[in-house]
Amino acid sequence: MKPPKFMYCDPDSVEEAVALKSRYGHDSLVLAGGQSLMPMLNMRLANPDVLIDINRVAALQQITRDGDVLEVGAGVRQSVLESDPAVAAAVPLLGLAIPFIGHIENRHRGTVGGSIAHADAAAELPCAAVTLDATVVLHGTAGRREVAARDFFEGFMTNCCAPDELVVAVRFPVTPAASGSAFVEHARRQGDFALAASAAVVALDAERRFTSVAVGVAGIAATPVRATVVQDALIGQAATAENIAAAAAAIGDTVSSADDMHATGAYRRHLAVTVVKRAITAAVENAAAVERNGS
Ligand SMILES: Cc1cc2nc3c(=O)[nH]c(=O)nc-3n(C[C@@H](O)[C@H](O)[C@H](O)COP(=O)(O)OP(=O)(O)OC[C@H]3O[C@@H](n4cnc5c(N)ncnc54)[C@H](O)[C@@H]3O)c2cc1C
Repeated sequence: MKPPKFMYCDPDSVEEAVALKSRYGHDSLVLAGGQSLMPMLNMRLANPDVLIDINRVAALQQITRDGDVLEVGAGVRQSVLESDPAVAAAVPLLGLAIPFIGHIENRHRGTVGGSIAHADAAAELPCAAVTLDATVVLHGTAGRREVAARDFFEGFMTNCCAPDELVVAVRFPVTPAASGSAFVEHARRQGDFALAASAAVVALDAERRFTSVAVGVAGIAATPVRATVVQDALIGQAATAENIAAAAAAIGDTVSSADDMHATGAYRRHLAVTVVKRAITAAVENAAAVERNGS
């Protein structure tokens, strides 16, 4: 199928893009990598009067280190984050999560801002952003504002962007050096959206007790979920398989997905517990490897 008719604009600055967004509001949509939007247009699930193509806005394509924060422009391609050694060193979880997004062709076009704005509940980048306590930077006619990732996602494919705003960057806190990160996902086929996925970043003391635990889960509710119940159960506890399994079991109670064409709610509950357990276990192993390597 072909998309419905729309007016096409290709601004070359954030200000120009914001002016267009302010002028056309709900009647306009931003075109970033097009990996979700083009299918939606072709299937007539989206019908904007105006398409604002941000691919010529060079200011959105920067990755900058600002003290303890890695700021990634909305227009940065997912494949750039996947392969950049500076990103892997600063925020290892990103390099671990992004290879699960579709196929390499999708990641070469798909952008960081597009994935965040699209707000799919099973998507990897929103889950990583919530786990890492990232901040989403928005720009509208009133200027720039920052929103915590966990407040940005409001519901299924719904975010808190005002009609005159666009996502301009995501700010990821740099991960402390002595931490371990992991991303685990279960999908029917490689490249499919996750039935359930989990991100974990942990730190241990000399006795291998958890000193910090951040766990996020995707695919089990309308938005990515921060597994606070699991985190709270593990802090101060020894990083044993028994403790991790007991804590992970609690995530099953927070699954709100009902049966759908991809999985039953019961199967998702089972998967949620499994991916959380595996992600924390792998993050513990990575933390131990980091310690052994002395970095
Ligand atoms: C075969 C296939 C498999 C895929 N598998 C996965 C997967 O496993 N996991 C996953 O997460 N994704 C997956 N995707 C989607 C992923 O590839 C997209 O990159 C992502 O969902 C959207 O990013 P984009 O840059 O392509 O945005 P676009 O498709 O251009 O835009 C998506 C939405 O976000 C809005 N938007 C884009 N940029 C901004 C901005 N800066 N400010 C405000 N609004 C904006 C658009 O208006 C649109 O509503 C898959 C896609 C395909 C085709």
